Amino acid sequence: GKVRAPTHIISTISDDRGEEPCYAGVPMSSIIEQGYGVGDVISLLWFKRSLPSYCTKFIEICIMLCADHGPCVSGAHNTIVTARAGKDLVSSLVSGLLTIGPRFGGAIDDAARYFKDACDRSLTPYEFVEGMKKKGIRVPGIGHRIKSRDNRDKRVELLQKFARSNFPSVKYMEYAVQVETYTLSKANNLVLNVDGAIGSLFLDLLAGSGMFTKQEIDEIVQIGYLNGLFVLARSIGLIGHTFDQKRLKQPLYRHPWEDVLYTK
Ligand code: Q5B
Repeated sequence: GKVRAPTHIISTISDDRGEEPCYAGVPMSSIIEQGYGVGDVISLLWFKRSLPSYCTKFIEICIMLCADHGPCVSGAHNTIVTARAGKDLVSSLVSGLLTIGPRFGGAIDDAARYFKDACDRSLTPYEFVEGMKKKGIRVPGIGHRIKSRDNRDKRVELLQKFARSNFPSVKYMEYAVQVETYTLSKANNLVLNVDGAIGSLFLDLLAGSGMFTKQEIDEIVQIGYLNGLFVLARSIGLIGHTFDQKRLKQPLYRHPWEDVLYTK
């Protein structure tokens, strides 16, 4: 019989060998002719399945809401400085992307992990938050530099509104809101932030859509797919900031001495 030489790569999400590329088995012509959107393409390439339209709409809302948050946030700042140093698009983009992490934009996976664990174990918000404090871990998905109880993050409200009207269950989001109620009793800026809203709501999407087994949900949360939403979304804004600086012909950035505390 035929003997197949061992391969060095295994790939399961896409195939370009036929007449047209396929994403998770769906040919490109179907993707275009059936009016698929970016949310559908993400469903196919990340989750290897077509998801219901409320799920793909939610994914698209996450992408749109996180595409940019002005020039002052860590990622945009790095991108702007890099573009002004005369670097190319990819360098400017990745220098901004490299700031995404546990404090900035990259807390979605950990928010999902910790909210899931605490909610599944029926911890009260007090037990959860104080337990995290004892371990010296900040609650991922809670806290913001400029948002507060009196200056809520509109993005969080929009995500919650969409989910309340479209998701079969918002159990994890409601848990995150209870956590927020507790953290807000400690400090005004310990609001549920955009990372925490997406992390908790994605748990609701995974659990409520009926499209994933329990093992698959655990694997998605454990591998950490969800920061990918912020990375993908913010790339749109960072590319925009690069073009903006180039268009404005901005000179090399140098931070002012007055804004540095020189000390021994
Ligand atoms: N404290 C976000 O801190 C920030 C606490 C906490 C318990 C917490 C902080 C944090 C978790 C990570 C997270 C995503 C660093 C944020 C994003 C995208 C963005 C960004 C944009 C966009 C802000 C003051 C006191 C201290 C702390 C305590 C703070 N957070 N305790 N759990 N989570 N959050 N990141 O204001 O007793 O004085 O020592 O790490 O979810 O990134 O727009 O900017 O779209 O671009 O710098 O929205 O919350 O406050 O560090 O001075 O802390 O609060 O322990 O207590 P701040 P700090 P104490 S969304």
